[in-house]
Amino acid sequence: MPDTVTTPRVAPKLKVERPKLYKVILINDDFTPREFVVRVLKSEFRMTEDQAAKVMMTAHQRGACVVAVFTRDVAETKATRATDAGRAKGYPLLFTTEPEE
Ligand code: TYC
Repeated sequence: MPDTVTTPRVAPKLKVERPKLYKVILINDDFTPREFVVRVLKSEFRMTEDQAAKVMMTAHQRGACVVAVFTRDVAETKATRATDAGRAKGYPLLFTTEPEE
């Protein structure tokens, strides 16, 4: 046991960094049926029919669309699962991830 016990008068500040966020991006292709893209968006990203249809059409018309933003692990897992759902049906459907600025 030490002879003197000192108690700090000010509690040390714990620095909590905000986790970096990653975008999941849907990439357009010429082969995956629109209805299938909508179905994957609904099941993997918990979107309504309306939200999924809008995201799908934006990717269809502009080449790509941001689907959602998550922490790195969640973004990568969701992008992989959604891409794999297309691959299982033989479609080239692709979801990528990208860090937010
Ligand atoms: N372009 C596809 C078609 O015309 C539909 C589609 C939309 C595919 C968005 C992928 O990310 C995508 N059948």
